[in-house]
Amino acid sequence: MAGQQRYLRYIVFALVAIVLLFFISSSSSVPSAQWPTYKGGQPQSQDQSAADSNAPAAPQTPQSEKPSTGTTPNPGNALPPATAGGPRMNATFVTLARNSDIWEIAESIRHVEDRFNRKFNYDWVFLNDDDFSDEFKKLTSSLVSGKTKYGKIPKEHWSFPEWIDQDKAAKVREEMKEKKIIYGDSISYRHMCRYESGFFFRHPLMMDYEWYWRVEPSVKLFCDIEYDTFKYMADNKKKYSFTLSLYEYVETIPTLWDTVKNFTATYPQHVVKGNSLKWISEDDGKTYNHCHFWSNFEIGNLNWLRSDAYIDYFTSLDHAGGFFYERWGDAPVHSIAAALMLKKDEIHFFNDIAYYHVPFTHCPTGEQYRLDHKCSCNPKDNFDWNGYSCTARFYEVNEMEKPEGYEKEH
Ligand SMILES: Nc1nc2c(ncn2[C@@H]2O[C@H](COP(=O)(O)OP(=O)(O)O)[C@@H](O)[C@H]2O)c(=O)[nH]1
Ligand SMILES: [Mg+2]
Repeated sequence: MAGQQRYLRYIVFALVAIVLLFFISSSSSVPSAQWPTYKGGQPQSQDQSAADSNAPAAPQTPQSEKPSTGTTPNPGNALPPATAGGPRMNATFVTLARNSDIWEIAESIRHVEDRFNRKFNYDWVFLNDDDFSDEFKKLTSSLVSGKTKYGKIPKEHWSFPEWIDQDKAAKVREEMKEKKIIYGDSISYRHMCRYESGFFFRHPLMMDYEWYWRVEPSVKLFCDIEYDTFKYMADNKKKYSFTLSLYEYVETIPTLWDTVKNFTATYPQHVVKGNSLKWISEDDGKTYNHCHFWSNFEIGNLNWLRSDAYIDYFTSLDHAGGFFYERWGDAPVHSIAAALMLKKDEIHFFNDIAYYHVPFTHCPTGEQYRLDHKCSCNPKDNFDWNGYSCTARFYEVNEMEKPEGYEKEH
């Protein structure tokens, strides 16, 4: 009998222990962190504004429910997600570079990643007229948060076309050297300008994308960019954009405008109504005022560059020979195309992208903006309101109000 009672006591004790264990585990205060879930590499954030915000997220669990971990909890230090939520655009960065540009492009990538792409993880296409070295590929792929792709430019896109008289081109280079025109004696610079004008957007690696952001070696970004600039372009029906504009050296493009006029006479259908002719000409198209968007920075639409209008334009210019008989830059070539073949409101000035390429700086006008976006540029370096910039003219032609405080930062 005594043995039976002992058994019964054991059973009751075990039952109480099980009930107690169940109670403890179900009321456990171990918090379940509410991290955004990731699917296919994209964060599936519930709250995009929180994902985009730099403010620390609110604590997920009240202090009283925190487990004792033997250390002092700091409920205010929950971090926002490392990447922004929402869908991505079909977009890529694109850089034309030589292997010797490795350290200068590394610097640019860090700027772009730190200020923008670490939150968006867009791809990066590198193009070169030579094979990229393993060292170049290893370093750049370690710096870019998105996928990296490396392409070799086909020979026919980086050589003299058959209709170019090589002796005539060589003579021009000699003359330009004597006149000390920048890059005047360089063959490779001319191939580069022609490639950027007419071919980069047709490279097989670029054919996968609709949007591009061009990045050159040794550029800097000075403010945080907290939204998707590609999406901004798409949502607002923009096709081309800039941060800096200025006047081109006349000696490098003496016959460019006449060639453009031949093109518009042959293809009047490619010139759109409501364009920005006024920005590039002060006499209704008779002459060119040499204003251009500085193309070392561009965010643009690749389908526009691949359109019949742009291809007809580039082909006309290419056959005229000015890439080799003069030294036409891709900046005036792109800018004239954008000014004539896009509607005014398809061109966007990114006042909020603070940018540097030697020797000019675009530092956003307005102190509050600069503080809010952690800008590190000196507003005194801002080129926009300088007489050699064409940005004030862009504001006037587009009847846009200049940013608040611009008179003070003049
Ligand atoms: N692959 C390659 N890239 C070049 C060559 N020349 C210039 N580039 C690239 O073309 C872009 C413009 O050249 P850059 O020297 O920056 O000219 P600048 O900004 O007009 O002074 C940069 O991205 C360069 O890396 C070249 O011969 N080969
Ligand atoms: Mg450059």
